[in-house]
Amino acid sequence: MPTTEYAATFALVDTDGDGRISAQELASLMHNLGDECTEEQAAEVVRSMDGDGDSRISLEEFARYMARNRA
Ligand SMILES: [Ca+2]
Ligand SMILES: [Ca+2]
Repeated sequence: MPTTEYAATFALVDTDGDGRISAQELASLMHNLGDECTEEQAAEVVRSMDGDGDSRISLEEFARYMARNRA
């Protein structure tokens, strides 16, 4: 699975650099994009992207999601 093409985007969202995207990081990203997004909504999105159930999005899960949703 080629994850490198998504690594730069992933790093932008993973603001604390721990290699996992949390619902909180996702919510603040949405805010920065001018989108009203509650942490609850962000948690919902994380759940939909989460493959292993740890409530965090890894680069691999992120890449898998992006690849699947690419037009
Ligand atoms: Ca993080
Ligand atoms: Ca996960």
